[in-house]
Amino acid sequence: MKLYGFGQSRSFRCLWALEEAGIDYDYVPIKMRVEADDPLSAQHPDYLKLNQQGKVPTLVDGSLVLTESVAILYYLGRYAPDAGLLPNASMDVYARLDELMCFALAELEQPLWSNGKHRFALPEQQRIPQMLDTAKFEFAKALACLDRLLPDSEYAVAEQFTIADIMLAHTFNWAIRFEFDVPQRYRALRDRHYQRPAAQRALARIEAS
Ligand SMILES: N[C@@H](CCC(=O)N[C@@H](CS)C(=O)NCC(=O)O)C(=O)O
Repeated sequence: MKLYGFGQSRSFRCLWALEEAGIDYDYVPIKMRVEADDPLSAQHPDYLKLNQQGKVPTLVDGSLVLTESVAILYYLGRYAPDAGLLPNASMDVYARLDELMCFALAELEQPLWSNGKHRFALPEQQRIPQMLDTAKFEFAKALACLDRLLPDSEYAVAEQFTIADIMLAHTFNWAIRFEFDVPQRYRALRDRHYQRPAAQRALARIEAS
């Protein structure tokens, strides 16, 4: 299996899951905003053949190419069932897990990405400075809802570490790095899960690349 990624971006979720699952993989560090003729550029024609948007992550497993971080998390969870990243649980527990994955992606990540897009990712003429305050407002609103959705326990669902914990911890780490207001409860969640040996190995991997 081969994962193309960039630092602590969304590809880090997948790198972390690979480490948790104990799967053999190669990691290819992609470069953003460099000339397209750099062989590791996200805009290199060879990379664009895999990921048409020139984004990370991309996971390649034989003829399978996946370019959505959440789909990759589910794939890795199913690929290595013994690692427990997807619980062996009832439909109700799965519904909770899916709800948290969707909530993290649609409600928590969306304002963080708006912040990134309007600060540095969009072409300058497309950036709207007022979006930065709007994003913080939306994030705070989503957090108030998460307070009710997420049980006050060590793990998000099924009393075991799953892809939902990777998703939430990575998203809160993103919020902290972007200097959003993150309550102590969610800072503690990030700290707790980032101390896991697999997360530390994934961090070491990107630092070495
Ligand atoms: N929905 C995709 C989003 C992928 C995405 O936007 N990745 C960002 C990094 S976190 C990227 O590659 N951006 C490149 C750019 O904006 O030029 C996923 O979750 O994998």
